[in-house]
Amino acid sequence: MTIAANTVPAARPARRDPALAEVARKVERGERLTAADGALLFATTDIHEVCRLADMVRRRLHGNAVFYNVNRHLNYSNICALSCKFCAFHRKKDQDGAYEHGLEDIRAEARKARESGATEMHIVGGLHPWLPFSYYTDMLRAIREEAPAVHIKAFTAVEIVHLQRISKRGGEGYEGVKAVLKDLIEAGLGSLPGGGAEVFDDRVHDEAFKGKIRSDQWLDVHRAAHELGINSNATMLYGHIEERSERLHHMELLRTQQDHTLAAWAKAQGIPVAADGAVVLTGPAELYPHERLPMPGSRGLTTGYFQTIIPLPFFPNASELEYLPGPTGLENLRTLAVARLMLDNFPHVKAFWIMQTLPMAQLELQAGADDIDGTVVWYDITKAVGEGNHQETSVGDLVRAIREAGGTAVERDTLYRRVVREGASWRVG
Ligand code: V47
Repeated sequence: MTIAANTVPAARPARRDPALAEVARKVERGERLTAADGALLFATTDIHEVCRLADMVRRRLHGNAVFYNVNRHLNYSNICALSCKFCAFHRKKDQDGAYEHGLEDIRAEARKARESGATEMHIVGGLHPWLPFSYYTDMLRAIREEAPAVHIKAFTAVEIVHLQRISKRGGEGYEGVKAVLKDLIEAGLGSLPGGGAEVFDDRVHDEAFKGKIRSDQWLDVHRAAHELGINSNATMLYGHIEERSERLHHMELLRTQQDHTLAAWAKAQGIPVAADGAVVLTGPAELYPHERLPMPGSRGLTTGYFQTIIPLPFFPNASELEYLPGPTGLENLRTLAVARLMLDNFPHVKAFWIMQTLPMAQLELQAGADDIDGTVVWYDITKAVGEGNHQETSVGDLVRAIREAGGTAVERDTLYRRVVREGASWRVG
């Protein structure tokens, strides 16, 4: 049977959306985008142009390099005083599936991390109602003893505030947060992961994760960590009950805090700081006389900073918001690309393959992402359908995904220093 030509939809040539012309001009010149620009990037049907711009920015910052690491995630307990609606991980003490790992289990995990050549342990858990503060400092010390070279990235800002409450160190406010962080750093904490940020919006907070700290406290914990000289990341959980405008607001709050954090470093580097304080790192090369990206030990850098934004697509399975569909592939691609374009002072954008899936993360490497996270091994917070918590990928699979996307795979440590492997051992190059 032949199909009449007029019954087949004509393949339409891709057309640039003229509404994006001004945004494109700004990105090409290295000018900061406004929330209105972000709204255009979210509204356009020209997803290819959005990805092209984000990819251009990624190349300016990192050339062909795409980062991965050899890591292990550890969720020490899923027992949590909170019951966030989006979360399928939390359990009450006597509920089916509730668990907490003792220090011996954690020691064993640290030994496995060392033996498998991991450079990082990423550790988070629920807000456990009665584990004492000493459990957390003992955990860090035990890992330090078993695996001295492994970087410990642990505890979301929400956990830090919980630890401040249970430890009663340094009082209630900002100084208390700093006192707790100091104790944890002294016990072996190397940096903070980006979790627990969700979406910085009071309406969404009250509907979906009431009881959790609000945006100002989350940002304060990271500011305190930076003041104490350690780096951190930031996440954004999207595709549930939030609006796209709320995602843009989230990004703006992160960007403003990072402007303050990087101001002194930018001045020391001769990087232009705009009248409103904007430190844009994503413009063309000629704007950057010295180092374009902050790195540990950079001239003029006296604090830590946000390294990476990690957009996390909402997984509805088994959560109280299970009736929601979750974001589509295009929404994932677009949100990550918009994050790359709006967060012009964040060095890195991570496509966390566990939550994005490896095929989706690979596409995102052509839409602004320069990092795909690591080998992971065990992961309890979200689970791929039909699988348990063993969610491991090999370095070979990560490298193949990166190469196929046109990148040069670069193994990094937690602070984005290059890792050199010699036989079974590794060092920072
Ligand atoms: O804080 C919880 C999110 C986060 C769901 O810093 C959910 O390098 C989707 O923060 N659907 C933990 N997301 C993960 C995280 C992270 C991951 C990878 C790297 C880094 C980093 C940080 O997962 C939680 C919460 O925001 N989450 N439930 C869910 N149903």
